[in-house]
Amino acid sequence: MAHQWRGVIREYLDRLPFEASDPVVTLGEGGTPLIEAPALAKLLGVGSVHLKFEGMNPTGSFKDRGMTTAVSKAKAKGAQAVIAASTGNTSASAAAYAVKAGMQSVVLVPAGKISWGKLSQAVAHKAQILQVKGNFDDCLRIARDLSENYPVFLVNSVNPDRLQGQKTASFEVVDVLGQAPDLHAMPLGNAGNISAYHLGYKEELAEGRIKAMPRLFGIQAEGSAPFIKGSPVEKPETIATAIRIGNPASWDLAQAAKAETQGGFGAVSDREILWMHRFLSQEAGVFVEPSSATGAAGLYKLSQQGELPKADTVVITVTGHGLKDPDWALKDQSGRKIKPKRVSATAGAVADLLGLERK
Ligand code: AN7
Repeated sequence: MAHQWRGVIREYLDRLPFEASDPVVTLGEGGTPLIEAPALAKLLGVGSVHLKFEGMNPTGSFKDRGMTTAVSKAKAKGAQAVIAASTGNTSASAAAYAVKAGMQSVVLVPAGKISWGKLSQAVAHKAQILQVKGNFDDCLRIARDLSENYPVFLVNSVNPDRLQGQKTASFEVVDVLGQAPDLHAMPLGNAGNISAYHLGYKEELAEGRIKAMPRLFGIQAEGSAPFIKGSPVEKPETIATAIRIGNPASWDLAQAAKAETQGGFGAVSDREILWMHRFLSQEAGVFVEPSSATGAAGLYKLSQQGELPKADTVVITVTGHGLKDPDWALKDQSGRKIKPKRVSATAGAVADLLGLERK
């Protein structure tokens, strides 16, 4: 009999630091589609492109993979409350998994700088939300301090349990492709995700499931690009609020991911991000939040500069769903609001507006 996907801990139990008898807090995360995007392959001039659509996770972003492991471990340790600093998606995920675990959640977000879709999720899942008058880096500093000195359990990706869950995305890519891609790109913010993919692929290599590592590429927004600058950015700015992070926590792990895979870091402008955001919706049928278009935008930029490494198979992780931050889809390229036309409720009036000729 067919059974439904059981979430990443149960699906990959033998490859995670869990025993079958451990508590598992899951919302059925993982098992996300790997969608071939021929239009993007053509644009980039590579053999094939597959989009790992992480917006299809239960709270609409890749964060759920790491949240199931972090909250399950917190539960095993008897935690009653979890805390997370967040640009939005981590807070949505932490709040939902805390509800499932029967715990409280506290989320610290930069005031006025998270999308309302994500804020609505944290509210819906009854998180205690505090808007900090500062940026994400301030929120993370405070969350770390609180978790060290007060009875709250930190579920940001500085908690290694998070990366364990997130590495399962590499396993899924290999399970579907039957090999590693030549190149794998993604947006780069606090650097948990690229570190987790690196970990996952290294394990696949050690187990002999893949023959070589994919080159890992992490792409930042230009106004928020500490990995390009080589040091923290004090006042990060970008419309891609999910990756508006100036002082990434997993700095060393991301540097290792790049160095050990002959990968790379890149940065793209907000304009380039929004262009690719539209391209993915209109040419690939995949609606992502603007931040999530950053990986593809970075590869496009490299290809235009003639600097995209030769690759037969490319995977690009698109990290969060378009409904998280839908306002951007309702603006045209010059920022004007798009409003569908109104029409009288007759077939004739609709046909006229569509310019249809009667058969
Ligand atoms: C859609 O939610 O940091 O490099 O607090 O939401 O692992 O940080 C989100 C990050 C990419 C960057 N795409 O991943 C948070 C948070 C989306 C994101 C990233 C984030 P990392």
